[in-house]
Amino acid sequence: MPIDPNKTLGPVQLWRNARLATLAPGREGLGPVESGAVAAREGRIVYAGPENKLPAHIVEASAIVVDCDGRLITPGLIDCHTHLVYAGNRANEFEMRLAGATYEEIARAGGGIVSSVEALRAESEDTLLRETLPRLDALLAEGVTTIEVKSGYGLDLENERKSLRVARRLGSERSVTVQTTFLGAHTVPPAYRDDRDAYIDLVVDEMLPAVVREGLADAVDGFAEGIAFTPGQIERVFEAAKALGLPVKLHADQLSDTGGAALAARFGALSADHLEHASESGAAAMSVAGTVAVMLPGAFYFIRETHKPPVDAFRRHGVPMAVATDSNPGTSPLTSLLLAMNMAATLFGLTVEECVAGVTRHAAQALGIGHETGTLEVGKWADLAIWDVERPAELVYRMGFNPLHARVWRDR
Ligand code: DI6
Ligand code: FE
Repeated sequence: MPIDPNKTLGPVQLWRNARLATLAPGREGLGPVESGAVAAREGRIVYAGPENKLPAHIVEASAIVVDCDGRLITPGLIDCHTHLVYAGNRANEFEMRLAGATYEEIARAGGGIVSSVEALRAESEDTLLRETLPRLDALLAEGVTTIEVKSGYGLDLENERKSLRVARRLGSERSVTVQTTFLGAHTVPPAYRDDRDAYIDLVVDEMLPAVVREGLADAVDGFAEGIAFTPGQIERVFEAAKALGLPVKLHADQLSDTGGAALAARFGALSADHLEHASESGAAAMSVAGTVAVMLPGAFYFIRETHKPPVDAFRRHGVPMAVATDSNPGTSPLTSLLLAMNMAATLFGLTVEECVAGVTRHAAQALGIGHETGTLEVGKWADLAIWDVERPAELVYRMGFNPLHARVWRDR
């Protein structure tokens, strides 16, 4: 419930003497405020705006006042596409690719996602959690306050459940909001290699209803690709998700144009992700459906993709763009959202404003939680990132340097 800004019964925490990038919609650029302040109460923002307009009753109710010394405050960052929960790594496949093999060749030879499936199945839930936490910590150290985590390395009910439970546990181990996504249709497990439809039956009839019943999934994702599932198979998963009341997302047109963008749009997907090979008509359909285009330049870079996503088409059609790490062992072993922003700018030509909106307002929209986070506005979670930078461009420009001064999650 949003807090009534006029009610100041509880203690207020106040950050003063700051520059704000509010990302509030309808404002120019990043919604800047030169001499700004943010106030929060019970984990929600009760004021974000010019310091000289701070209501007296908020100042009076302030129990903690932080002088930001002119630093920049942005909304806490949101990594809206990760496969953070996995076992082991695939450095061996990286070496094979350096020697000339392609990602698809390795996948078709039984490596790729399937090798991560074997590793994850062999691990206990506690070990998996222990292995995942350092990756989460790397993201949090750069100001991330919300993260999406997908399953998809279990590929049977027990192990998909295990992955999603670990994802949920990340949110109790650390001060971070975790949104979970069931990605049972990530690839075909070896036992179903010759009958992909039978695996989709299992996803639709057993796995999905069980994870929904147990409250383990906030959304449903799939991988539409030659090495994974056909659009028709993904449609079955999406229909089942919709029937259970869950929003959908799609790994779309990453390695080839399978009409994934349009498919996602047809189901009113929250987002279509990757999109390197998406078509103009796919972009147009996404615009009508309000589907966010999630750019994953880490995967583009790491598998040396050369076909860029149609950024100009997204701009022309007014499709909001988000930027995420796609953190995963096979195509994007990346745990820096700042570096993902840099790559989105250098590799895909996004502007600084597009990059910053891509890890805040638009990332929240890609998770269906735009009403809770992603901007500095009254009523939203008090998730802040406070930066030691002169200008927002520095968040995008540097490579391998972390200018975070402080991170606030729901005013803690
Ligand atoms: N696309 C990707 O880039 C990741 N999953 C997907 O559907 C790759 C996952 C992996 O190779 O482990
Ligand atoms: Fe992915």
